[in-house]
Amino acid sequence: MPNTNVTIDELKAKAKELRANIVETTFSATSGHIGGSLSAADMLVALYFKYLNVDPSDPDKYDRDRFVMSKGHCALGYVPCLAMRGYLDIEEVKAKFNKTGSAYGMHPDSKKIRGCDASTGSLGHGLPMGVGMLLGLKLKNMDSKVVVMTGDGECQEGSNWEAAMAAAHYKLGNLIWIIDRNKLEIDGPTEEVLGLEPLADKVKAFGFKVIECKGNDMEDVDRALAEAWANDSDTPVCIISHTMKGIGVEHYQGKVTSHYISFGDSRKDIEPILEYIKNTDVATIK
Ligand SMILES: Cc1ncc(C[n+]2csc(CCOP(=O)(O)OP(=O)(O)O)c2C)c(N)n1
Repeated sequence: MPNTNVTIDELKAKAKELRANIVETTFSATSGHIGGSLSAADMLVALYFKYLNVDPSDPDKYDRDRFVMSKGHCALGYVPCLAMRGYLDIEEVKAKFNKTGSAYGMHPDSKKIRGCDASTGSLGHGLPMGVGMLLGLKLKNMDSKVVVMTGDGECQEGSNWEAAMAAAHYKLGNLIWIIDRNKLEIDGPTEEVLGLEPLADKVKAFGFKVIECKGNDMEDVDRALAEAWANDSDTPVCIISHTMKGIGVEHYQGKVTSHYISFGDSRKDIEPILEYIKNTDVATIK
């Protein structure tokens, strides 16, 4: 059951904190996939602080909900979020992210990171893994949710569509597939590289119930997740979360160059960015 004690304002504050942690981690790591980490930040916070049935003191809790960060290059957003939720030490994550010998590589490793359910990074594998997890849970008569977040560029991988077909066929009503629809991938706009539209119709045609939301507007994120969590049918759910890549880093947001940023050597370089994050409601950014 979602934690109804947490307020939208608290979630918004957590999302600001996560954005600041993403920027600080990038600075310490010297570079990283910041664009897709920032676009997904509000959704990650709402999942981890309100919706997912998880317990940081017992990461392998048998009846927990599972989360698969299929767009594993965005470990830069996912791992600090796990730390903020209590699985890891945020200062250690900031200091060690992507450093030689560290548990926190540029892509998440479930064998090394507390609370991480799946190792990802090779795009197009998270949804198939999520479908497999849910088939296993079904065999055990468990009713845990499995939530998978993919990128939109990632949807160009055919394996997603095989998994989607299987999810509907096997009536996996506890599957929630979140597409972070920031409209940009590594090489440019998705619609120029390999068009996805009409994406909602395609996903519906594969047998999903589709919910769309403004993914950088916490109230709308909350509405979409509440609707997804209330699904008690056999129909899997897909949330198409319309977001902006790089949101929160003023000079990069909405630009393809936000995909991977390298900050300078001086902490002074990130101070204006942290100020901007502190003072800006991302839901108002056009
Ligand atoms: C199978 C595979 N091919 C290529 C890559 C390299 N790669 C990393 S990120 C990325 C772009 C992903 O775009 P999108 O899914 O839209 O992610 P986002 O914009 O949310 O960062 C690519 C091609 C990869 N990680 N895995």
